[in-house]
Amino acid sequence: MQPPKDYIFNHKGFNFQPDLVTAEYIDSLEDFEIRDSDVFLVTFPKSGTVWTQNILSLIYHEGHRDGTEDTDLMDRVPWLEYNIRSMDYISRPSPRLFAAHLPYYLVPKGLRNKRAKVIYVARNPKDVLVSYYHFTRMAVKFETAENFDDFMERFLAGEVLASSWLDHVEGWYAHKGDFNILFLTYEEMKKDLRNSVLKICTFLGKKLTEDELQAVVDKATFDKMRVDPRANYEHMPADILDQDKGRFLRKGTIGDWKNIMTVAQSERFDSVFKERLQNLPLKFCWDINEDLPS
Ligand code: PPS
Repeated sequence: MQPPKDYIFNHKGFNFQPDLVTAEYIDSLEDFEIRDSDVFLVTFPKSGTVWTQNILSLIYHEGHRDGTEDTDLMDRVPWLEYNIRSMDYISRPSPRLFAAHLPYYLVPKGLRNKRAKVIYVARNPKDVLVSYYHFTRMAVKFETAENFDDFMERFLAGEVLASSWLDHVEGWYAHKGDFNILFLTYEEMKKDLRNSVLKICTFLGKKLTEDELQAVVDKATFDKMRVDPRANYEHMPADILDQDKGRFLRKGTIGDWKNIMTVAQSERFDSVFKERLQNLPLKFCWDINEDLPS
């Protein structure tokens, strides 16, 4: 399905932001040289990307943990497909940390050969939708939806940046055998941040002392990140993110969808997502007071 407006362009079945990337660059990523020590964080937008970028930066950079270095997350864990700061990725020292919203089939082939490690973070799609809707209002280059209903229809049809949530999550999960990959959910991070950080450390083979671990957990809470300019996109130019129209770290919880979606909207959402969600082995928690699915 073609996206409706030119704020997105579709390349090989996936919607990108035109002012930040070209089709040629995306194609060139197939041969982007991967190192065994690289770490890739992959998400559908609004699923906990910046949160996990922060955690990765804290795990790998002592100067971030102890506050002696002041580096934006965009420079610590830059986007692979959106090289906003025009960094020279090739000459970055190892271990390189990257973030990406790419679908499984557009990532460098070195990743599919199980070189490097991939962390995939997924979030329940109703909270993703609501977070995304609010984000489009502050993201200057995005087309602002007339209303929530309008945005929900686009989201359900995959007519947003990064296309369809279902395609993204299903695709990565179905191909997990091709990658050296850890799946996490936003909800498990929210419910037990310490255990989630431990899971990430174990996967990455990083041994932190108890104090270091505690420092990572402390600095990765919503309240700390909300006031950390490195973590909340405060330094983003106003022609990209309009801080007067909202906050990047907005609510940071599970179940905020209930505050905006009507019963009819929720039912409409379910009617489109239900069957494929039921078949997805990844299970989600839909409310902060609910237990995590076992
Ligand atoms: S993006 O634009 O794709 O990079 O957005 P992303 O970072 O994936 O998602 C933004 C949402 O993640 C929430 N967030 C957090 N929640 C809980 N704890 C922490 N520490 C945290 N950091 C970021 C952020 O608030 C956005 O969710 P909403 O629901 O809009 O608050």
